[in-house]
Amino acid sequence: MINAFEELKWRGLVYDHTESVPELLAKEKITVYNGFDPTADSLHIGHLVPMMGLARLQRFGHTPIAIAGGGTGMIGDPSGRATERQLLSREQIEANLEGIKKQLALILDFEVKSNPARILNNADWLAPMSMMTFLRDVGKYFTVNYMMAKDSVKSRLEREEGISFTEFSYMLLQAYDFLHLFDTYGCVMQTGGSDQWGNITAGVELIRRVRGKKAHGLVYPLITNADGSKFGKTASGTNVWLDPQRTSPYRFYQFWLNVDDADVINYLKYFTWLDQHEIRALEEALFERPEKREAQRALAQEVTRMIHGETAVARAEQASQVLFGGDLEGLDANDIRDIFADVPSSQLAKTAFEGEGMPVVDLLVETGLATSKGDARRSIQGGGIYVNNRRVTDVGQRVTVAESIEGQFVVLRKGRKKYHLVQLFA
Ligand code: 383
Repeated sequence: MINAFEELKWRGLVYDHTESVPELLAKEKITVYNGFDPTADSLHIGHLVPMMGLARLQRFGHTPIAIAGGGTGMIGDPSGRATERQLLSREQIEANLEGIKKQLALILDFEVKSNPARILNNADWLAPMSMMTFLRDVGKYFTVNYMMAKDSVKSRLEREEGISFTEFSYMLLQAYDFLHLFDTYGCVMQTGGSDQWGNITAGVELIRRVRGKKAHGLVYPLITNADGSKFGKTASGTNVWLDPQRTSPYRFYQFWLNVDDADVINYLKYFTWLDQHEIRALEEALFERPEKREAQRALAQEVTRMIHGETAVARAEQASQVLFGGDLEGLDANDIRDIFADVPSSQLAKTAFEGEGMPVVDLLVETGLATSKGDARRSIQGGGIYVNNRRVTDVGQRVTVAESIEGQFVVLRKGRKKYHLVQLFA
């Protein structure tokens, strides 16, 4: 069996590491950590690689720690950012912490006896530390010269706006976290995206200077799309969040389903638990019958299942069929809003659908799907009109509130693909 390092390597997840990480992961069972700052109330899919990285190491017998950065979140990491961050309020950080802690727990195993995961909040040790202690016990081990040479600082010194003393100090807090976990939990390795290399090596340096011991770091590549566009954004430019309130499971599923052929195999390696054999088979499927999108479908199923569960996958798949004429049974108003977000729509008074209901013929004219009542009748007689994806068989047919989706929507379709969403307003 291959070891954790070879596994990460095969997946293309090793961007850089300190000297003896391959031997360390091959020979020992270690404790490893990755930090996540509460900059929003949800993590997004960019956080999946490091989250899953911890879980992958756990499956190889290593012990993972996820830090939710209640302390570092008060300061703001300058890494990978061109400009100063806005400070978050304490209340905001508290609220964000709640959101991200739940998500960090999604894929780690807390029950396993041998190497259970931990989630820690670094405010627990950073907040009570006095400034005197910090400057004497941490600051003294770093020269400003060393700190200024880090990419995160250097790039900001080159800019007019500069960098605040607050953000400049961030790396020392992260370095101290590593020392604290080294002392308290025997944690000897820190992971992160490649943007974290400077902060991670600062911790390695601190542990070497104050304890005379060797600690290690490993960083993942930052994910990029093959066409150079930014990874993790939907076509409309919004982040793909793990919180189903922010990104519905349907949109989440759709994001993965729409991944480019040039990216899908890499993404299967980065974002799923599928093994070499399974991914090889999907690669062949992609090569032989790309139009079937089997690799994309497997990716969408796997990642959606991991984050939102099996039921969400089934619903997302059903929803994905709707624009191809699939059944609407069981879908709610939120699903409908999502599915038809990019489809023409009109708003009609709910009262028109009460009692006897609204004649389909009138509905077709109102929405512009027919040019006249005569045109509408002919379309119905030709069998080309559907209400909620069910064929209209009678020119006198009406639509009532009871047939609408939660009293809010009626879906009209003309022919195979022409959809129109009717929103009922009170
Ligand atoms: C805080 C305290 C630590 C160690 C790390 C941290 C957080 C770290 C950071 N990470 C990013 C974040 O929180 O800012 N200083 O948004 C991102 N990470 C991970 C990964 C990534 C990084 O959470 O590259 C993407 O997700 O490292 O940008 O003691």
